[in-house]
Amino acid sequence: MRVLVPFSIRLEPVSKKNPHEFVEDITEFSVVEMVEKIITPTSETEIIRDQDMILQEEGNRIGEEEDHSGRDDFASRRFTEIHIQQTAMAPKLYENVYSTATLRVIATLHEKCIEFEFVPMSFGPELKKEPYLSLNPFGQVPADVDGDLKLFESRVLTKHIAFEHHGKGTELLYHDLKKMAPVSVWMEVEAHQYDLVASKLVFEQGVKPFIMKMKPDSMVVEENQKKLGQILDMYEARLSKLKYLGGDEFTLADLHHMPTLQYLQGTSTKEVFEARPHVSAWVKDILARPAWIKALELQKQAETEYS
Ligand SMILES: N[C@@H](CCC(=O)N[C@@H](CS)C(=O)NCC(=O)O)C(=O)O
Repeated sequence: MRVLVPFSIRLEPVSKKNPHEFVEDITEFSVVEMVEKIITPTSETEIIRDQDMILQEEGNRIGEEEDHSGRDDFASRRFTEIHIQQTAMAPKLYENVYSTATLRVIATLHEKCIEFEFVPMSFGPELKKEPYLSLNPFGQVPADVDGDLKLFESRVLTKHIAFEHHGKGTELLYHDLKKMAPVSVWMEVEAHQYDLVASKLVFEQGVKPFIMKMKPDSMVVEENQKKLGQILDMYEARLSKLKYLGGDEFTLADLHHMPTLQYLQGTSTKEVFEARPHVSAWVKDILARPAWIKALELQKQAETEYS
């Protein structure tokens, strides 16, 4: 997929009195060169000039009676507007819509209103061999190719997208260090405390019965539900004072939880969340976000395609 970025510049004649001076400078080569100076194309960027739109006459025609050696059209323009479309390859996300790590990134893209090209990957051997391993040496989804950058680890991708598209869609991170500090703390809590336990429960209660057609290990479930309860006590204390984990606004600290939260709402672990009123309200609030609903639609779409 290519993203077209409309771009236009206006070239004024070097001398208004003598438009021919300007005309002499405008060769096809110098126009492109000039534009390249302004937009600095990368290896993934090219400049397309739409021939029909390139030289649009504006202003008065002058000097029509003069002989311009076959370049009358050029010479008779006081100034010229050039329309350029800068094309850049859309970033690619190698994904699997059933993967919690992938859903984390897709939710971020929707929150930021960013277009990515999705490259669906199966959980089969294609993940464990080249060319995929050069994108993610651990042979897991997601991975992202954005220009010259190749990235993996879902939480790195979400941060990269949120920083790169600062000012677009939901502001998921703060640029103010003081405001950002608690967001960073709770992003770390998610990754190093909550997710260790939540992922085990997703595996036992989601992956095992529905994908592997195996029975969950009830001892592992019980042990991890207990650990989750202890972690959520700290969430309850935090969320009784603030609407979101990072402060008064929704940020990546909340978003990173969404995929595992979603899977666990369909299991007996739901009760562990529901036993804590502020946690329960927070879960309902963030899972109802339009960006998340849109991310889940991709899953439904995939289900229809596979069935
Ligand atoms: N820490 C990684 C975890 C990635 C991960 O575990 N991906 C899983 C799906 S959620 C995967 O690709 N599993 C297939 C496999 O390991 O073969 C991240 O956040 O990106």
